Amino acid sequence: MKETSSILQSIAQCIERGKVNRASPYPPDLRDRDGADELVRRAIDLGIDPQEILTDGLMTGMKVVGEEFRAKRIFVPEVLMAAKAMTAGMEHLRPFFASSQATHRGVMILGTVLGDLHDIGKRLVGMMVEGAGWEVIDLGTDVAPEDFVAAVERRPESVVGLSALLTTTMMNMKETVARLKEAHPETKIIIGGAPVTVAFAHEIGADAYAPDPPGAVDFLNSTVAEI
Ligand code: B1M
Repeated sequence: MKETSSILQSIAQCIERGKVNRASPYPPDLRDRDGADELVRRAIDLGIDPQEILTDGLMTGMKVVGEEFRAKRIFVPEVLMAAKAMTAGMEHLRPFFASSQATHRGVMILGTVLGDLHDIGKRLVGMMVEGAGWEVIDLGTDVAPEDFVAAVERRPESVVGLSALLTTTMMNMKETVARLKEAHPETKIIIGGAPVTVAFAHEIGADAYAPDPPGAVDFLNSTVAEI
């Protein structure tokens, strides 16, 4: 129990300090110490629940990074290192969120909207949606409305998921939803991301808003008939 909370705390600290792995020379005072990469692996080997590692380790650390950034006590380079550490840790969790289903329940086209480079939350959504048995086509970040439309043209059966982390770029969701609904009125669209709300989803004509990955999974599952 004590070991669990201490390793989760160390993982959170690695995210806060941007300590990716033992080989990383950054930050200089943590040189030759384990990073998020090794500690998440060790937490898994100790049998700690992957969801707990994600929530109480990785996401707890990233929450602090957000607060420090908002307070201008750290800046973009430090946040980038934190994101790198988060990514290194998340990779070890991917297999635990993977699905054992042989056939997919459906397809989700996922992307962060135009102008927005944040991808950690979107990738978590993708991981958990995949784990729930869906095929995920991740278009990446900074995705233009026409690229979402082209992706739906290639896979018209898809549900589209849009992510935005900035109050400025969430406005690009409106354009993306409008372009998608114009070209493919039947396509279901779900939106999410820290500044997004259910009221905003209604306002721009999206079909749903999800606050988190399980919310996205619930919506996706509600779009397919149960067998
Ligand atoms: Co930026 N950033 N950032 N940043 N960044 C925020 C978002 C900010 C809140 C920080 C702050 O001020 N406290 C602030 C936005 C303010 C605002 O608009 N209200 C901000 C800013 C201002 C900026 C820049 C403008 C800074 C600058 O350059 N001066 C710049 C913009 C760059 C751009 O996009 N054009 C910028 C850049 C960056 C980095 C590149 C350095 C880096 C991103 C690296 C990367 O993603 N690869 C970064 C980071 C890491 C953050 C914070 C610290 C962490 C974001 C994150 O990964 N959170 C963030 C502060 C914060 O959120 N605490 C901040 C963890 C992640 C698991 O949560 O992404 O919210 P989240 O995803 C959640 C839910 O939102 C939801 O599920 C996820 C899991 O629970 N969700 C969905 C997300 N998408 C969904 C889709 C769905 C459903 C649910 O359905 C489809």
